[in-house]
Amino acid sequence: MIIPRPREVAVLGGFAAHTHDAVRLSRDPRLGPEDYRLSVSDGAIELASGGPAGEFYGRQTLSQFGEAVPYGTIGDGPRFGWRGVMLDVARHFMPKEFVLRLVDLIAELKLNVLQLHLTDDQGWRLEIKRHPRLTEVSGDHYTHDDIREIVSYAAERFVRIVPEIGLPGHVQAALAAYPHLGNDPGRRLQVWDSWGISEHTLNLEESTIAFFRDVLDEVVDLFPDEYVHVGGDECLPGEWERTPRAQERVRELGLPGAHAARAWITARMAEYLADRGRKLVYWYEKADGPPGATTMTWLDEESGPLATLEGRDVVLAPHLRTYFDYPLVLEEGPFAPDRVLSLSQAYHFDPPPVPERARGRILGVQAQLWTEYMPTPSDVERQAFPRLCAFAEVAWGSAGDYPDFLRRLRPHLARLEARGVRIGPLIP
Ligand code: TNX
Repeated sequence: MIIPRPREVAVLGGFAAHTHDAVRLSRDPRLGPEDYRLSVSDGAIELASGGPAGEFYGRQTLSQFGEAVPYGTIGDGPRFGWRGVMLDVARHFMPKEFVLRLVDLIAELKLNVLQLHLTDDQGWRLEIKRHPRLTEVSGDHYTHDDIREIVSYAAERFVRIVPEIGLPGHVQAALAAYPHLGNDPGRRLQVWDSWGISEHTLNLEESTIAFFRDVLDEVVDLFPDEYVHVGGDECLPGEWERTPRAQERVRELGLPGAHAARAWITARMAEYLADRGRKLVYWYEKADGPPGATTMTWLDEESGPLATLEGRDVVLAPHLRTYFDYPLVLEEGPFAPDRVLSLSQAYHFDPPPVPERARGRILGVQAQLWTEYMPTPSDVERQAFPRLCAFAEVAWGSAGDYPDFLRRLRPHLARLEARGVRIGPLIP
């Protein structure tokens, strides 16, 4: 019945009527902060929890039962502490109201991180007061007040908001606003209007580092989370190899080659964030991020355990299991993505074992909603559901057998649909 499946369930015959007030609450210090225990018997629903988050998750379980809760007991708690969803609001802007709605939908699934991909080649979506042209050239964006509202709404539902400011690639929108950040300041770029990997990167000047420090200053003030994501993915070194001034900087900085500039910039950001008491997280491609920085492994499933051996904390996000922008079935046509991610593949994402000495370094897992091909909130919901339900079972760590999941999923989707949530096709 419940998604994600609780860890232990013992059902007895009979049902108790559920009203919000009839629940007897208590705290149990032996439980973890996100754990809860439900005991339901004739006339009483008892909800014991290790902390406010556990109580919230117990309430989510109760509300999935609806008005009649079966007699019995449930002992429950998560496997992973980072149970994330990433929403790309840069390729297509998503209105604040939808972000709040998505917070509700993920919190019900006991997910607890929403990463907002705020900047990319195609748009810069966060107001930066010191550098207003960033959003002026990009159109729709969130103001500081919007962000404060999103952050506090999410906190009430035990969802952390992790901001992502992508660099040193995926920055064409920033270069369109401030050409002096690029390798060819004389050239006027536009905010990019197609998909793919733009060749343009940040230059290697101290003034550019200073500019992004200003940006991160405002980011850190707005987002209380411990982590700030700085992208780092799909950065082409071509401009640093071609431009005389970049070559000179590569020599001055003593970098082993232009390709190392990406790691240099990321390391400067990590230093800065550490001064502000924050941690940097970046997209993992190869072993070249700042030493010890937390990373998200988006390529193959093996890179997660590999990164832990470099001494990194890791959020697993392998694209063939967690990119819900991929279609459910292979599509045809000139622009159709060439990858699929079926419901069953999402469900069978089995986080790999890590070597003993790296235990504890897997922080958790994250599902991605890149929006190149999702112009509207309805599109995002249709791509997210039902696969996010499968992902929630992986993240909570209680995935059981797939036919059992499908049996619980059907009534669950019917309830979501009755509330107006747009659901994609259910293709097992
Ligand atoms: C790869 S994953 C990207 C994104 C795209 C996505 C499309 C990653 C770190 N970069 O820029 O939106 O593929 O599926």
